[in-house]
Amino acid sequence: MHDTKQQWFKDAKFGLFIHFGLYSQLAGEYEGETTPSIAEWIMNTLDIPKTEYRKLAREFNPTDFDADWIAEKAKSWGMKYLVFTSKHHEGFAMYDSKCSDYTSVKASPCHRDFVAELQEACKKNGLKFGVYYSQAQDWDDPDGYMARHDNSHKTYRNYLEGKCFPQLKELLTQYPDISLLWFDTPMGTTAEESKEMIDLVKSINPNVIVSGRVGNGLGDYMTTGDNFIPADPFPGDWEVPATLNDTWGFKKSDDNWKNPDKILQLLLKINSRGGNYLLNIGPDGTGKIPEESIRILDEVGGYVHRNADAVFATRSLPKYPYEVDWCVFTGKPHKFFIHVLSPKTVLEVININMTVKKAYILEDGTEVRVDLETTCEGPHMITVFLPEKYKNAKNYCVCFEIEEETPEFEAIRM
Ligand code: H79
Repeated sequence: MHDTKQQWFKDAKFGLFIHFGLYSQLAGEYEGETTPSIAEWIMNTLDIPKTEYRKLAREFNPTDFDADWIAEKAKSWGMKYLVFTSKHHEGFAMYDSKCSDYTSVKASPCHRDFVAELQEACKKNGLKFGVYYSQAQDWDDPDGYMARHDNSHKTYRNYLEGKCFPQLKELLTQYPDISLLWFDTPMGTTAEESKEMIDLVKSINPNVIVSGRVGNGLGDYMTTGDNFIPADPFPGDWEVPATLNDTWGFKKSDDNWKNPDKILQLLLKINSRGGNYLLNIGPDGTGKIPEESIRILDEVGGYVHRNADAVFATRSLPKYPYEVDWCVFTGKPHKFFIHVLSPKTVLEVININMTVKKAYILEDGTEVRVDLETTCEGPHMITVFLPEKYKNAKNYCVCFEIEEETPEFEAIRM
């Protein structure tokens, strides 16, 4: 079972992922062609030659990128951590790397160190700070992996020793607040090599959490597939990385935004099953966050902010035996929460047994009357009589303070 040994990660539940790099400027389009897939993969998908792609660095000047504003927003959305792409598969360092010239400080007119800016902004806003680092794919380095290309003669070792390991060392020493290293796409990384990366990270700072995709099942926590959530409670520490549309890096043509109600439901399901939700934004080439992302996160984050006690520091609940679509349960020791996501006039839940000391609407403290009885058929049932204001409302939460550590969900027996 995965154990990060870091209480902040176990409690966090909600974080912000940021995909920002040279690809952000292309917005998913190159020489009149729109990439059919995720925008940060455009160099690979459209086979853009390295020398051409590198020219993007010379134009990179994202004057609208405002680390403080982003971190303040993340905090207002109830998020507890932020993960930023310090170097994606494209190979471009978004920080002041000394062992490469291909960096936002040296190769771009902006001369900016985005890792430093975000580290500072996270500190100001009380957020934990993590960086994404593509440890195997590097489409700029001749020895890095590249998906869809022939990697059979890869001299991966050269890349590891020449770029990956030195850059990891730099990141961890230059930016002491880094609390999480988000590795991705291990490709042919062997178990020994994954172990080497982990040892390197821990030798500099043993408290830094290593993500699941360091490869070979050796990370400190389990990272699910992108946008996939476990169907059942899952043991240990884990996280779901997810997008708000169908791309990570900014893509002009992608308007397939997810419904905020759906995102909220997924967040609560993930929390209820024991995981963290890491939601992505992809600023455009100027550093501006798409308005639609902000609208969605304002809505989801508004709920989280109003109901922080029912999200932050929740623990995995046992599997509830019935399919319910109008609500999601979350819980923590001696507290049980029903998040009501579609309108009801009265709340009824069967096969649940607990001793309620107090029950109230979480966001305003209004006490609610609760009946607990055994049904004619046998299992227990709770009934919550709603205040007028909440009859036929949606997106609110009922908090139950209970005697037991956690409620009992009774098996279906009829
Ligand atoms: O950073 C984000 C993605 O860029 C990265 N992981 C998240 C967090 C990621 N790496 N790989 N993938 C996602 C899967 C990529 C699949 C595809 Fe493709 C890329 C499908 C289409 C483009 C590779 C190239 C497979 C087919 C063509």
